[in-house]
Amino acid sequence: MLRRVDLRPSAAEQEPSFTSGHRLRQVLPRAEMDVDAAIAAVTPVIEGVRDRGYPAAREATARFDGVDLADPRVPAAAITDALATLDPAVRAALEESIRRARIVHRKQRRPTVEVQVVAGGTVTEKWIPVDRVGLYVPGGLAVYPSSVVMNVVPAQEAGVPSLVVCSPPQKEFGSLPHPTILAACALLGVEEVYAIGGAQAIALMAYGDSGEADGHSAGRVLIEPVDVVTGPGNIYVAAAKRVLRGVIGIDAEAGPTEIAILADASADPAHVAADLISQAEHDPMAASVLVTDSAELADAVDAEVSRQVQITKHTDRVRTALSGPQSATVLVGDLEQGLQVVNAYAAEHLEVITVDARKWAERVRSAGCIFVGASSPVSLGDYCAGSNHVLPTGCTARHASGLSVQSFLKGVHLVEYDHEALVEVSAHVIALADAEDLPAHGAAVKVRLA
Ligand code: HSO
Ligand code: ZN
Repeated sequence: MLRRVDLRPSAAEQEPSFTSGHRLRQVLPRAEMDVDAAIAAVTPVIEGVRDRGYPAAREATARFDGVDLADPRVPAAAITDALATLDPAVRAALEESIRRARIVHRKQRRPTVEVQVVAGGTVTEKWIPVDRVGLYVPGGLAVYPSSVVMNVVPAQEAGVPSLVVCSPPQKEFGSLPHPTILAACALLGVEEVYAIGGAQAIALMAYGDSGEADGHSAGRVLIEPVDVVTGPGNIYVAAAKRVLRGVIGIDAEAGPTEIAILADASADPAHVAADLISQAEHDPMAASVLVTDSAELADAVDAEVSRQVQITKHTDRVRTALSGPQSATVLVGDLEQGLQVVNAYAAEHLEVITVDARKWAERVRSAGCIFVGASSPVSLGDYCAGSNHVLPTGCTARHASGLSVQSFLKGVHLVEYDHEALVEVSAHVIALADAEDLPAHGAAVKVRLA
């Protein structure tokens, strides 16, 4: 089912230049997501919400979700009821997921660092949480209360004082977001939740709605604008985030999920196959890539995939994902070459299942999250490792990080020089100001020298 890309030195395709990441990427599988194509579709919706507020969002919801809501705010009782009726095992699992995520994310808080540059002159770097964030939680095929945890916990641990969740209304749940989403909000103490999805949700969070445009909210503020929007979504949500970046801060654009596994002959083919299938289950566009120096393992994984695909629940989705051009087994001559391949591929999730797995994992330079050894599957990280599962896809792990406390903090320098320290450096400031033909800059120092 997985096609093969043979990069072993003996193979005809091999070229010396395949050691360059850029060249390697040209022969490695990858899904394409054309976000630009969706921008034309979302732009009128975004402009409508900017100019008219919620009424424009309401029209979009009626059109796309078939639901008409006069007020999208989810009542407090609906949130508490969702928790009261949540399956106790799911509640316990969510609580443990939250507990572990908090342990890890709390440690990510950054200390204030004061640097004495010269006597009487300091630069202090401090980290300030943004005032208000909006978290988008998709509905539809994917109902992921775990993603509520992964977005809310870092924002809370960063100290963000105000937090709102938007998730699409579901007809079968009385036009409210899915009850497990609401229950997760309740467990996390999130009280401000709106039943709205798609591009209109992103626009509503970005622009807010004071009700002023035409008095549609009867004098009350319907929703305050946010500073940052995070969370996954479909291509229209990704397009809306791309358009609104600048009005708001955003996290990385989330494309279809990816797993790469660097494995040698010591790996258990049943584990490797199960892990490849686990992420393929998300999406027919999901990518599953095995990188191995063992042709025997590759054959055994193929056999296991064929066997397990028949008994997995979402067979069609998984088959489509595994047989798509974005998935493959890449055969390499040795693990050194395998390392080059996984670094070039820059997977959202990378598993290392080899002898000395930690040693190889330490040498990985690009991956959203690295899962080390036979007992650390991606699904552990999806739910309960304590790590974050909102991770960079589509090769953006070359430069981007997963969601963390850092995503919700702004670094600010406090510059504090006394008179003597300013006098001491003044000639240099004036010389640079003159060199840039900005004499007023120099004058602002000279005026203080008298
Ligand atoms: N693997 C997904 C996250 C997820 N898995 C949510 C299960 N639920 C993207 O990292
Ligand atoms: Zn997953």
